[in-house]
Amino acid sequence: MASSTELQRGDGPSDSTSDSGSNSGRPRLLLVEDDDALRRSLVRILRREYAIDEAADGQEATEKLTKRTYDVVLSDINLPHASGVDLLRRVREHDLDVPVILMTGQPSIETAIQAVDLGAFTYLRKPFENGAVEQALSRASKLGRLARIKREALSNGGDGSALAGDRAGLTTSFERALDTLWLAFQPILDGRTQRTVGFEALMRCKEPSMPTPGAVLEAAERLDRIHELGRRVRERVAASFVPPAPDGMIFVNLHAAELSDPELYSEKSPLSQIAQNVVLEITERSALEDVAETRERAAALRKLGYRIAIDDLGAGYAGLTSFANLEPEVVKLDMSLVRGIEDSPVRYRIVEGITDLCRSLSMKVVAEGIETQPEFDQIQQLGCDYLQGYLFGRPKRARVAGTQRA
Ligand code: G
Ligand code: MN
Repeated sequence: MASSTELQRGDGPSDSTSDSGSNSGRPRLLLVEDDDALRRSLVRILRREYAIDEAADGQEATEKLTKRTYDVVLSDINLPHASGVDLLRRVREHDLDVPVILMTGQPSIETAIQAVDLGAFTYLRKPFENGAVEQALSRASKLGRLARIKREALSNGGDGSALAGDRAGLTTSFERALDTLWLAFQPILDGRTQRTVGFEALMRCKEPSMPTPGAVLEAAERLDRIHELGRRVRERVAASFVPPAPDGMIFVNLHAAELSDPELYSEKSPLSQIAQNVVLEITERSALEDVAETRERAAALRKLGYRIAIDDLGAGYAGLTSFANLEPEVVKLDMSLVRGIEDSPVRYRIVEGITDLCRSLSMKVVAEGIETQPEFDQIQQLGCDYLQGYLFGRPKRARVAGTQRA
């Protein structure tokens, strides 16, 4: 048999096995316990059911966790080098799904709370009652496999986001997203002169579990950290943008929840220093529920010098109510209205109608997502004020003249 299950040397835990418990046969268990006698006795009890890897301290456990996927982790709380709670935190950096069972001889409220916060599966008191470990492990490993299957199905099936089902994993991923956040800039052209008159700043990050800005926003929503994310983006925009001309524009996406962040309204905030150049985009997708409050907030932003744009107009979310409530200076047509407009009389009429309406209200129209020459030709005929899309330029990090300080 390939698996090592029991201590082979007297001086430490046995080394890894070669079969892959995750995919076939017995579930793979990482057992972390510094008490040699207890570890050995647990191995004896559990080796029939589990392919066991052992670690005698937090560091060794972390190394093993980075090398392979486990179905379940059983760990002591009081460990040399790193406590079981530290270990749990590290586990979540590598694996969002694996259930972790913590064991302790001296339970304390604090560690129990931390354990729950970090998504521990359960908490076992030593000495164990008969069958308690086996029972907890069996439930945990089954649920862990299920969570993994579910997540794999989810991430194969659609938007590419593999959001954590547990708070600890989500927090870790979100913080990595914040730490690795960067901005891409996509040019916006004047419809008549076809010169670049501004850029849209687009949030990007290097966190693999959050491959789209939508995934980062969803995590921020779930963790109630939208303000923090918004501040980070606005700070970065202010630090990197140099207008291509004195009246050059930088378009910045706002989440509806950012409208309740006091920092946004501060005259001292970094972005307020360049407010005259900034167009704040508020997506039509978001529900702006309180009309009176929305109007007041829009007025406060204008007083600071900002202009306001409705983003994704026509995507079919909030109807035209956000349009009426915000009275934006700029309207960005959703790219679904631009896509294939040359073959779609309905799209053409809709864009024509919105463009006419905006003109009569002195609002500027941006056509977003122009990818082809025929789309461009139709949009030109309709006389949209500004143009944006892959045809003119993709969002880029590289130093684009006018977007980033040297
Ligand atoms: O919701 P909002 O309009 O802010 O989203 C802009 C997104 O659209 C960006 O992520 C950007 O990369 C993408 N985008 C920009 N131009 C085009 C385009 O021409 N075609 C497509 N498919 N996407 C685009
Ligand atoms: Mn936008």
